[in-house]
Amino acid sequence: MLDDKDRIFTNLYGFQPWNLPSAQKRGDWDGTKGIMARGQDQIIEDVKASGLRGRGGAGFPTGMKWSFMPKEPKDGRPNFLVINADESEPGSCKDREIIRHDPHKLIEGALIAGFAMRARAAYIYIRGEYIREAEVLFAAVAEAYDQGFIGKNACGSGYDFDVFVHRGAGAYICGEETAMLESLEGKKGQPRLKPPFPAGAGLYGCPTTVNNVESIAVVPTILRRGAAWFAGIGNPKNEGTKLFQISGHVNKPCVVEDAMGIPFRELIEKHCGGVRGGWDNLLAVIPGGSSVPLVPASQIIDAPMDFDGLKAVGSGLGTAAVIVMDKSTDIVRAISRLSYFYKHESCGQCTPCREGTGWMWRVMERLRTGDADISEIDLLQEVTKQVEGHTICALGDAAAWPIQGLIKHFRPEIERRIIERGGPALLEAAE
Ligand code: L3W
Ligand code: SF4
Repeated sequence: MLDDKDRIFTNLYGFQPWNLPSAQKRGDWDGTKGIMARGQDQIIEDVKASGLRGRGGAGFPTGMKWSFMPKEPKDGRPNFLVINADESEPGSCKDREIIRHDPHKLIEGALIAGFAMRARAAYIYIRGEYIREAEVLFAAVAEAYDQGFIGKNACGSGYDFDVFVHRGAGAYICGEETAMLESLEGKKGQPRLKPPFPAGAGLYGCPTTVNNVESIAVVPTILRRGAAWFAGIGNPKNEGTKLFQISGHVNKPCVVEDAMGIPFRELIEKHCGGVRGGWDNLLAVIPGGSSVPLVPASQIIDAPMDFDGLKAVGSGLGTAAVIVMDKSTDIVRAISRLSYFYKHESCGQCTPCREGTGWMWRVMERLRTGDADISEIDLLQEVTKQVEGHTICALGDAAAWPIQGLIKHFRPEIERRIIERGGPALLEAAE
C-alpha cells in the first residue's frame, strides 16, 4: 500500500549509522532554517493541514494541540515542549527504533515543533530501561549542539532552543503526560487532574505541550515534502504513514512503516508472512497496545488499521502495537496477566483504580482457574464500569477495557472453565 519513496523512517532497521553525517545523507537537517523562516503560524497551519494525529495513543490532532499554546509569554512564563519517550505500553516498541536508528529526525522535529510553539526548550523524557537508546540520544543531541543546529541561534535562524534528555526510572505511569511533568519536576510521578491541560499549566506551571516521539519525528519530513503529500496517504481523518509494531503469533514479528488504514490482513501478510498456522488459526488481536480491547478474529481481518476503522470494531489504534494471538493462547490468562500489570502500575492515588485494579485482577485469576461463581462474570463487568471514567487518568480505563473486551467476546470460554471446574454456584445447585 505504501510506496518505498513515501517512507519517512528510512533507517528503521539500522542498516546505516544513526550519526549526523549519515542522517544528513538521509535528508535530515536539510533546509531547516528555511522551514523555520516560513514562520511559526504557517508551520502550525501546515501540520494541521497534514492531518497528523498524535501517535502516543489518543490520536489528538497535533496541529490543533500546538495551537493551544500562547503566542506571547504570559507573566514571563516560558513555553515548553516535552517529548514522551517513556514508551511502556505492553506491545509498543516503535519509539525505541526511532531513537536507536534515526535520533536526528526527533531532534530536528523538536526544534521545529518547539519553534512553532514559541518554546524555549524541549525535554525528552526517555524510559529508564532504554539504556542504549538514551546513550544514542545523548550523543545525537551533542552532535546537534556541536553543529549549531540547536542551542543559541539554532540553525542560524536567530532562535535559541535547548534540548534536554531526562531518563525515567521505570514507572509506566510516568508515560501519562501530567505524571511525566511531575516526574520532570522531581516529584513522585502521579497524574494531575485535567483541566487544566498542560497547554494552560504544564511544566513548572508554564504552558507546555507533550507530544509522542513519533509525532515529533515525522514533522520535518512533512514540512519538507508538504502537508498535501502526507494528507494524501491513508484515509480521511486518518492520514499519513504509521509505525506498526506486530508481535505475537505471526511468522515474522516486526516494526514496520505503512499507510494508516492498511487492512489488518494485508499488514500481516505483507510484513509478517501471515499468522502462525494460517488464518484459520487466528483467535484474537489486541490492535493498539494493551490498553485497547481485543478484537476476535472474524471482526479484525478486514478492519482498516486506523483510529476510526478500529473504533468501528469496538477497539482502537492506540500506539499501533498489534498483539496477535492464535488458538493456542489461553485468552483468559492473557487478559489476567494484563490485569496484573495495571494493578502493579497503578499509582494508587485514586480509590477506584487503586482498589479496583487489584480486585479485578483477583477475580480474573479465579476466572482463569475456573474457581469462580458464574455470577462473578457480571459482577466483574459491573466493577469495570465503576472504574472506567471515574479516575484521574486513563490508567483506570486501560485496566477496565481489556476485561470488558474479554467478557464481550469470550464469555462462553470463561463459563466453560467454571462449569468444568464445578464452581461454587454449580456446587450449591447440586446440593
Ligand atoms: C487542551 C483540551 N489539550 C485533550 C490534549 C491532552 C493530551 C492529548 C490527548 O491518553 C491514551 C490513553 C492510553 N485542551 C484538550 C487537550 N487535550 N483535550 O490532547 O488527550 P487524551 O486525554 O485523549 O489522552 P491521553 O491522556 O494523552 C493517551 C492510550 O493512549 N494508549 C497508549 C499509551 C501509550 C503508551 C506508550 O507506551 N507510548 O503508554 C493506548 O491505547 O491508554 O487512553 O495531550 O492534554 N480540551
Ligand atoms: Fe493513579 Fe490509577 Fe488514579 Fe491514574 S487512575 S491517577 S494511575 S490511581
